[in-house]
Amino acid sequence: MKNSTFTKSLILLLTIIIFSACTEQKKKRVINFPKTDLAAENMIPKPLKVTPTNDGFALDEFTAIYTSENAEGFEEVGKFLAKKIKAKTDLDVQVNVNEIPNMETVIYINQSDSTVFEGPEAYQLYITPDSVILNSNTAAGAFRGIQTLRQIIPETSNDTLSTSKIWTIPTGKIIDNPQFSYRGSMLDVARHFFSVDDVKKYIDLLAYYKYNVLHLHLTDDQGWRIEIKSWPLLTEIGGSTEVGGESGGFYTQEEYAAIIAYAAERHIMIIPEVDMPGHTNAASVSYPFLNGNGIKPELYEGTQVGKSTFDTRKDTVYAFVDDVVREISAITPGPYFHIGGDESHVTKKNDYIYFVEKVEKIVQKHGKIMIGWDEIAIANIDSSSIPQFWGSKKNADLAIAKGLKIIMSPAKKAYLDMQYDTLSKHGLHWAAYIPTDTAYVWTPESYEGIPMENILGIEAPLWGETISTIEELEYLAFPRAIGYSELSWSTQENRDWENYKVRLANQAPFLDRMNVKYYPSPMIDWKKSKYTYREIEKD
Ligand code: TNX
Repeated sequence: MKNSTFTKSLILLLTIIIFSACTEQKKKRVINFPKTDLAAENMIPKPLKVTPTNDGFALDEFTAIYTSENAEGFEEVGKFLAKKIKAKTDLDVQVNVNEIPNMETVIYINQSDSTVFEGPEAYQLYITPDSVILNSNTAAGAFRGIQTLRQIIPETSNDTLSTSKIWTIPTGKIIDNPQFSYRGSMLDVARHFFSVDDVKKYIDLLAYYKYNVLHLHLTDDQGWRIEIKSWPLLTEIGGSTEVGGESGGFYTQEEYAAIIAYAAERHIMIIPEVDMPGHTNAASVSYPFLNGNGIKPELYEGTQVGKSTFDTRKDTVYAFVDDVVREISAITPGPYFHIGGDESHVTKKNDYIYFVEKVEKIVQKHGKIMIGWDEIAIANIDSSSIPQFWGSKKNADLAIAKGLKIIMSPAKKAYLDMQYDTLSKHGLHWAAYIPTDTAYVWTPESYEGIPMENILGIEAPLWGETISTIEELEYLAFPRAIGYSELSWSTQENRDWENYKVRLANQAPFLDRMNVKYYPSPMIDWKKSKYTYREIEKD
C-alpha cells in the first residue's frame, strides 16, 4: 500500500516536472495577470482554509486534465470537470490524452493518501500559474474539490492580453474538509409528483454546493410514488392522484435506479422513505386490509395530516412491509432506509412503539440502518438507528439519552417549504416564516442544546403540498438550500452573514445559467439576476 502510494507520488512528480519542462519550452506568451485574491472568491460552502498567492492560472485551449490511473472514480471526476468547463467556457479540455500539442497548463486530479485531513471528502487544491493539483483520498473528495474549482472559474474570459481567450483562476492553496459527514436535502415527491428530470436537476444543483444526500419522501397519504413489483396496485391506484387532483405519477424501479445512478455520479446518496404507520392513506386505498383507522380509505387530494394509520397488530401488514423494504433495499446501494414514523396521530402509542420496533428489525434484516422522524425515539430502538429531529426537544432528549446520532432538520430553521415572508406565493408557515438570513444565521452545532457529538449532519426538507412544478420547487429551495450547504460543510468560525451575503449575491450568474427560478430575496444585492422580485411575484 505504502509502496504503491510512493510510486504514484513519484509518477506524479515526474509528470509535473516533464509538463513544466514542456511548458518552459513551449511558452510563447507572457501573461501578465492582474493581481488575484483566492480568498475573496465567491465559494460556497466556504472552504476551511484558503491561502492566496495572488497570481493566475490560465484556463484556456492549451489546458488539459490528468487523473490518477487505477484510482477508482478519478477519471470520471476529471471527465465531469471537463464537461462543466465546456458548459461554462465552451473550451474543449481533454482528459488523460497522451499528448496535446502546445499544452501549457495542467489540472491534475490525484489520489493521495497523505492529505492533511483523512476524511473521505477532504481535498486540497494547489493552484500555481502552471498547474492545478487537486489531491484527495477518494473520488468523492476529488468530486467536492472540482466543485470548488468550478466556482472559481470566472464567468467571463479575459482576452485583452492574449490572442486566445483565457479564464484566469486565482492561485493559492485550499485545504478543505466538511464539518458534517451528512449534508442533505429531502424532496417530497408524494404530495406532488416530480419527474425524473426534475429530480436530476435538483441533484445537479445540490452537487454544486457539495451536498452528499438526497432523501426522497416517496409515499404519503396523497400518493405512492415507487413501483413495488409484488404489490402493483400501490402505484396503479395509490400513485394515480396528488394534492389538488392532478394526475400524480410514480417511478418505475428502473427510473428510481436511474436517479440513484445519476446521484452516484455526483457522489450523492439517495435515501428512500416509505412513511409509516401514519401518512399511509394511498397504500390503504390500494390495499384496504392495511388500514387501521376504521374509515373506508379513499384517494385523498387535500393537505391535512395525521388521519391515516396501518393496522399495526396484523401479521399481514408486516408481510407487506417486508416486501416493500426488501424490494426498495435491493435497488438502493446506500446504507439507510427511512421509515417515516411522523405524525401518527391516530395510532395508539403502544401500537406505534410496537410497529417501529418490528419495522426496525425488518429494515435491519434487509441490510439497512433505520432512519425515522424524531417520534421514533420513543420506541426502544437500536443504537444504530437515527432519528431525524424536526421539532420535538423531548424526542431529541430521548435520542441523546440513548446515545443516538441525530439528523438536524428543525422546522423553524431548516424547512425549505416554509414561506420566506407573508408575501411568499408558495409554502406554509406553521413553523415559522424563514427569510434568507434566518435560514443561515443559526447554529446547528448547538441548536436546542443538542450536543455536537450526537449530530450526524443537517438535512433541509422540502415538503411538497404547495409546489407542483420545478419552478415552484426552485422558488422555495433557492437561495436557502445554498445557505444550508454552508451550515453543514463549513465551521462556525468560517460563517458570517455579511460575508456570505456577498458570496450568495454572486451565485446569480450560475443560477441563471442553470435556469433556476430562485426567489430573489430583497435582502441580497443579486449580482446580475435575470429575475426581479416583482417579476417573480407577478407570474
Ligand atoms: C409536517 S415534519 C410533516 C409533513 C408536512 C410538513 C409541512 C414532518 C415530519 N411531517 O407531513 O408535509 O409538516 O411543512
